[in-house]
Amino acid sequence: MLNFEIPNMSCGHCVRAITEAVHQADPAAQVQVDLPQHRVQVDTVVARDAVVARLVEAGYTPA
Ligand SMILES: [Cu+2]
Repeated sequence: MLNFEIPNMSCGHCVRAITEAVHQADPAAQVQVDLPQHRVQVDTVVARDAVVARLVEAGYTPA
């Protein structure tokens, strides 16, 4: 389980973009988003760095 804090995640569009970015790293990943807390929990078999790389590409750099 990976946990990220993503400060610039602010709306439903961000949630969709982040979920898509995670799924580029692992299509089978389970993504749970807490929008008010700016937190994303990812249940995945891939390495944290691989997920971070996709998030950064999408414009959402974890804190
Ligand atoms: Cu947004």
